[in-house]
Amino acid sequence: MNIRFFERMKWENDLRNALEGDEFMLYFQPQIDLNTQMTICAEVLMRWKHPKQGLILPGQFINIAEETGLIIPIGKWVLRTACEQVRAWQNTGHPPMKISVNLSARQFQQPDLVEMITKVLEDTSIKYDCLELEITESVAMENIENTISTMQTLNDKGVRFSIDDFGKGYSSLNYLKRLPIQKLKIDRSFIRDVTTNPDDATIVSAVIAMAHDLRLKVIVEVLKLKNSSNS
Ligand code: G
Ligand code: MN
Repeated sequence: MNIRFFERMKWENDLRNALEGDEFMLYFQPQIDLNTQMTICAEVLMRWKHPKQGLILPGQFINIAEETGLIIPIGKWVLRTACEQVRAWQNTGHPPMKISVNLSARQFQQPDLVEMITKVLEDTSIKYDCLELEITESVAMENIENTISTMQTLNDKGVRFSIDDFGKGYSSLNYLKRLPIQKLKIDRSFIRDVTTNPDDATIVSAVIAMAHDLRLKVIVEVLKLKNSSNS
């Protein structure tokens, strides 16, 4: 119990220092349209360059950031830094790049979420329709009426939404019907063995068919592309 407590305190302290010490960095994972082979968006993924432990993936620290509330300043840093990067690309002549930013439940419940996003986009001169937000089903479940109303406000301005890790949680189809979303991201656990496991293949094709009938785009994560040495 004590060891766990001190472990947590250490992580919390490290997280706090990380934000001040510029130890976080962002990776941009391209989303490619299979029809056109064009990159249509890039998911913004946090990495932590820990001074002692090396590169740490979000799975290891997002939970603690959520529980301690540090996800609020960290999430703001992510959005601002990602938008500044897009601005820098645009300034060198690249066409506007869409980015997809992960939002945690705690961030979504912040009463000033819309104002925060508006301010960052205005400061960096990035249009609303360049921004996509990824939420999980658990975010949607917290307070469905509030969630819908916040999503609608952002939707009206041009921000798009996707449901992340679809299939991993409760997957109530009710959310698909009620939430104003445009993309569905199938959880990687169904994709990993999709070429060898017929059950996974059946589930994935059924979800794709349903999503398309609901006019949603479908995204899957490929760990290694065929005929490519890139991951
Ligand atoms: O390890 P990998 O980069 O694949 O982890 C991806 C997942 O980690 C995302 O789908 C998301 O759930 C979480 N994640 C990554 N970056 C962020 C972030 O900036 N904010 C939040 N809330 N979650 C993130
Ligand atoms: Mn995601």
